Amino acid sequence: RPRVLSGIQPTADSFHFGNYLGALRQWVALQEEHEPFFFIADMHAITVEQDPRQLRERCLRAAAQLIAMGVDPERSAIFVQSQVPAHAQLAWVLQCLTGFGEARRMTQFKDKSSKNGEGAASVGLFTYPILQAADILLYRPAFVPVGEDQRQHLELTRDLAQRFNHRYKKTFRLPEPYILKATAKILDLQDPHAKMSKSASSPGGIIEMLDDPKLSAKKIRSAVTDSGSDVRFDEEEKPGISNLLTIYSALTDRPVSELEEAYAGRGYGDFKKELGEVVVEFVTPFRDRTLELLEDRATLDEVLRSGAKRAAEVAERTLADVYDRVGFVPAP
Ligand code: AQP
Repeated sequence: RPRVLSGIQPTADSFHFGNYLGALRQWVALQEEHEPFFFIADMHAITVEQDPRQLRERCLRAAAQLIAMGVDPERSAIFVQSQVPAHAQLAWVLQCLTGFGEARRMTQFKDKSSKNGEGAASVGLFTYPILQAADILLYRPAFVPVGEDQRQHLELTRDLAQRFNHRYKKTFRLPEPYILKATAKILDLQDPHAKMSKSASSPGGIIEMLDDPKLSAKKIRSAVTDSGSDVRFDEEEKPGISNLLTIYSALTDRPVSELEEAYAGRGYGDFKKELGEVVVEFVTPFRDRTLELLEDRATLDEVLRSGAKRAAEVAERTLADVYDRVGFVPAP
C-alpha cells in the first residue's frame, strides 16, 4: 500500500474548520487504502514561543481530536514529531543542501515574520520548510494531504529530494501534494479574502472544532456576506457566500449546485441558519468524543507510544541510508 504522511501543529486548543476541511478530513479518507503516518508537529510549534505546559497538553488534545474525527490508531501511526529524532537529524542534512536564497523565497516565512519584522523571527521559523521536507521524505510517501497554503513547501520538498537523489544516489521518493480543490482554502468568516487561520483570524472569523456548538452556529449566522440575496457560488463577487457553500457542501456531501437550487429565492438568513444547524450536528458528537478521550490519558499515551515506535522503524531506515550516502562514518 502506498504511504501517506501529514502533520498538524499543536498550536491551539482546538483544530479549526480550515484544518479539518483542508487536510484532516482527507487523512481519514486516505487511511482506507494507504499506509498512513500522521504526526503532531511540536517541533514546528516551537518556531514561535510556546508555553511548555500548554504545548504538552495541546499535543494530547491534538491526538484526541484526530482519533475523534476518525483517524484509526490501529491503521494509522499517530505520533509526536519530537519523539522520532530522525526528523531533526535528516533536517540538518537537508539544510546543508538548501540554498539561502531558495529558503528566502518561502512566502509563509515572509507572511509570518512581517508582523514583528524579520529580525525578531527565529531562525527556526526560517528553516521550518526544511524540517518539513525531512518530516515528509523520511517516510517515502506517495501523497501528502494538505491545504493550498502548503503547496510551496511541498515543491521545496520535491526539489530537495531530487537534489539529494541526483547528488548521491536515488534515496527519496518524490511525494505528490494531495490537495482537494474545493476545500483547499477555507476562508475567514469575517474577512472572506483571507484564509481561516489560528494566528491571524479574529475569534468571529474562525470556527474551532471544540467550540461550544451554539457559538459556532452564531458565528455562521454573523459571517460577512455581500449585500445581495442570491445563494450562488461566485468566488469573485460573493466570496463569503461561496465559502459558506463550500463548508455546507463538504459537511453534508451535497453538491454546491444542489444547495444553490435548494436555497433559490430564500435569502441569506435561511441559508445561514440551516448551515448553523448542520455545523451543530457535525461538531457535537466530535466534541463529546474528544472530551471523553481526554479523560483517558493512559490510552492516548499508548497510542502515541506505539505510533512513535512504528514511525521510528521506518524513519531510522531512511536516515541510515542518508547517512551512509552522505559519507558519515557508521556509528559503533
Ligand atoms: N484555511 C485553511 N483552509 C484549508 N486548509 C488549511 N489548513 C490550515 N488552514 C487552512 C491546513 O491545515 C493543516 C494543518 O495546519 P498547521 O497546523 O500546520 O498550521 P497552519 O497551516 O499554519 O494553520 P493555520 O491555522 O493557518 O495556523 P497559522 O495561523 O499559525 O498559520 C495544513 O495541511 C494546512 O494546509
